[in-house]
Amino acid sequence: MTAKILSGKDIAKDIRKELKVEIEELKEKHGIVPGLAVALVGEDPASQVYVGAKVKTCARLGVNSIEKRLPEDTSEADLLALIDEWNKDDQVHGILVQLPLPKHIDEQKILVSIRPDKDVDGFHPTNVGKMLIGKPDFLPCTPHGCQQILMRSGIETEGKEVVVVGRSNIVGKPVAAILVQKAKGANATVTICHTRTKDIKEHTLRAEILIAAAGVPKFITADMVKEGAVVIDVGVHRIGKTESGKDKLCGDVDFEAVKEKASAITPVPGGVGPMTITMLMMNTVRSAKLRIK
Ligand code: L34
Repeated sequence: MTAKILSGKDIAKDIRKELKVEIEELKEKHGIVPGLAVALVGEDPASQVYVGAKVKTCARLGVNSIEKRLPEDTSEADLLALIDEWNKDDQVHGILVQLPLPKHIDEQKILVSIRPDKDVDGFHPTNVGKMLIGKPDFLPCTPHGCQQILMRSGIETEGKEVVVVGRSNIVGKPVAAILVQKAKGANATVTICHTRTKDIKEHTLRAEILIAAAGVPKFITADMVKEGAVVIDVGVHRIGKTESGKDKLCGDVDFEAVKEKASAITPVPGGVGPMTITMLMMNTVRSAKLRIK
């Protein structure tokens, strides 16, 4: 079997079309232009690409954006002061601090300082809790993007064996929390595997839907995948340059081999990545809308 390619890029495009209509309506009926403020500390090349793409997507959709690039040696206090300023600014509906942060800054301290009603990443403990109890305001972008790819590709999750490889706070844990909910596009039986799992392959071979979020290039090999499984690849790794000098990317899945075994698979690039950015836009619009009532 050769897998159907699940283009996150195309699905993201469809969602952005829907969002654009909502954004125009917000402006015409309520005089509100959604605003997103993004902070990037340091020079991490991947973070620069992602933040650049976020700001560009804002412009394309008619969302206002503020982009603040801060030096690597920015103090925790200075970053907290910036967030405080954005917390108080009525034009700012969404605040995002790109991760990872430099080691001298306490990530949790920063994330809890963002007003939960502007936390469009869904990383504040209040929003993590709301997600867990099935009453979310903002779902975290990458996990929500994974769920949307499944839903919009007509892939049923109810009663399915979902195996998540990876337990990070930004992907593994939340994607499991979302897919286990008693809700449409969820209702799955979810297993989380991680570095201390005894025999990962024993679990992944049972997966009808496999979510690869280990953070290790090509970690999921064909022998770990059940024939006909749906494979969602969350990883993005830079593995050198193409002939034209562009970054060459790969995911957490050995795509070439696994696509011969899976029934459907997301590519890297063009899979989950573009969905992450689009879900951020969705949350920013949602935050602006919540301001109306
Ligand atoms: N606060 N930090 C915060 N929020 C997030 O949601 C993120 N993440 C992750 C890293 N840190 C964060 C992102 O934005 C990962 N991530 C992200 C965003 C976009 C893309 C990948 C990861 C993306 O657009 N990927 C393209 C390839 C672009 C490239 O690297 O050249 C793709 O097609 O996969």
